[in-house]
Amino acid sequence: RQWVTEHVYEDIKYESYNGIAKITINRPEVRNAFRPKTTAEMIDAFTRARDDAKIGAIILTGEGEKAFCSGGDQKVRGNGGYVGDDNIPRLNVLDLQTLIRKIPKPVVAMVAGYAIGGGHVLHVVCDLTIAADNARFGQTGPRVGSFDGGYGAGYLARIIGHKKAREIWFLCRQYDAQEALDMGLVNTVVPYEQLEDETVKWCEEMLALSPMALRMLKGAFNADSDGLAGIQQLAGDATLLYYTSDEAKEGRDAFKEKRQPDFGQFPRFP
Ligand code: 1HA
Repeated sequence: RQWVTEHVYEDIKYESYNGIAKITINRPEVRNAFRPKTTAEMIDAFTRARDDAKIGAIILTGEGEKAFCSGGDQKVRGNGGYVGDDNIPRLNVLDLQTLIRKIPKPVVAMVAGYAIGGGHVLHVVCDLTIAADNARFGQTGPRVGSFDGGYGAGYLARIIGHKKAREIWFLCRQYDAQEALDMGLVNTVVPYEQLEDETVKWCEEMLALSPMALRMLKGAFNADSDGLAGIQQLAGDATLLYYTSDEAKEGRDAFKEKRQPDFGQFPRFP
């Protein structure tokens, strides 16, 4: 499989193959912990993948077999957040989490090794997770002085239930791939050597399906847990479809032609 580099970054890799984008956190020396530059680059790459009409599915992964992501880089954690070149402390990964949910294409976490702390939350917010047999999952917040009470807690509980989610956060244990599969935290587990093949296969299956149907479904799944922001996204998709209809075009054209719109020609569906 020949991945093509789409854009060169410092902390990540952004490649594509046959309609699939692959975004790789490339800081294996720190178990793919993210610093502000890393999340900024990921936001940029995800935005490119979102806007590229050729891309139908996006893989998020980490370089090497030791880690998917170990969360925020504790060495650049200041008071009030993670500090980048701009010297402003921020919890910038939250914008990335929101973007991954907003992008109207399936995002698949491809996890080998550790998905820990804020790195665990990143796989949680992806639509699907394919795990290698060496994957290890867990939260560390209460041990290192942090917590993610947003998607990291509430959405995790929606996926695996409150008892398990509270256990994960209250005890800060690690769970292996099989335990993760048993609690519904991942979609499948494969030997490490097959991880990319399997992930690409899942992506190719989705690529063969109706993009608009997948888009509406992602929006619908999100709407259930994203409140008015989720409804806005789903309603936006309804507006998008409406804009493609003759009925909506009549409204636009009548305005431009300075005449009364003739909506009588369109059916009132029961
Ligand atoms: O909670 C949040 C947020 C909450 C709200 C809003 C935004 C948030 C954003 C982020 C986060 C967080 O991510 S908090 C949680 C931060 N992460 C952790 O607590 C995990 C820390 N790492 C580990 O527990 C372990 O390194 C590991 C289980 C992932 C791997 O263990 P292993 O294989 O034994 O490797 P280890 O020797 O520990 O690490 C290898 C190198 O990577 C070490 O560097 P070295 O001593 O060789 O110089 C280690 O320091 C470095 N490293 C690993 N993880 C991190 C890291 N350096 C900085 N930050 C890390 N997260």
